[in-house]
Amino acid sequence: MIRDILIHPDPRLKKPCDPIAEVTAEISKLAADMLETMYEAPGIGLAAPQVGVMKRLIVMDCIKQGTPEPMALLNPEVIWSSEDQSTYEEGCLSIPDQYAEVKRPASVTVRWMDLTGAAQERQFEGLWATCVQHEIDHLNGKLFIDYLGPLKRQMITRKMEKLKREMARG
Ligand code: K1U
Ligand code: ZN
Repeated sequence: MIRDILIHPDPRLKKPCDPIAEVTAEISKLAADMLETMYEAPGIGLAAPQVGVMKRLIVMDCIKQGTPEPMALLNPEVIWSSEDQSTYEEGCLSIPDQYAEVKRPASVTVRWMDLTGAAQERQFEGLWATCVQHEIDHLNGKLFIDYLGPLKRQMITRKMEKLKREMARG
């Protein structure tokens, strides 16, 4: 089932999310819906608060061509970050058609629980590293525009307010 993606500004995109205690049928269905919603958008990642669910769940697939590699990460945590940084022009499905360069650690090690309830750990590099950090930020109520200066952030927010007014008019 495709879910609606919230558009910034929305108070739910600014709040920290709650940890997931166990994998239930509801969580498995949410993960499946989020992957379907992400592929349809299209995007390379999606976090639960973007579909209005305040739980610590993200999905990702950064394979642009070739065999898809869908991932669902519950309670993801960065446990190590490289000192070297990389800059990527990021976008966000909650801030459509707006892109800006964001500098983040080039490589991160993340620990999470998978959909079987097992603990997992992996080092991410390149676009995967950028994406996993962007998605974990969503779980903490942080957007990529929060890395920009106030003027640029305000300009993008005003554009999104206008877009939402136009969408509401139909
Ligand atoms: O979290 C999101 O809003 C999804 C976002 C993830 C992301 C993109 C770029 C850098 C970091 C994180 C997106 O997927 S925006 C769309 C996008 O990047 C894309 C869309 C189609 C093909 C390839 C990329
Ligand atoms: Zn985003």
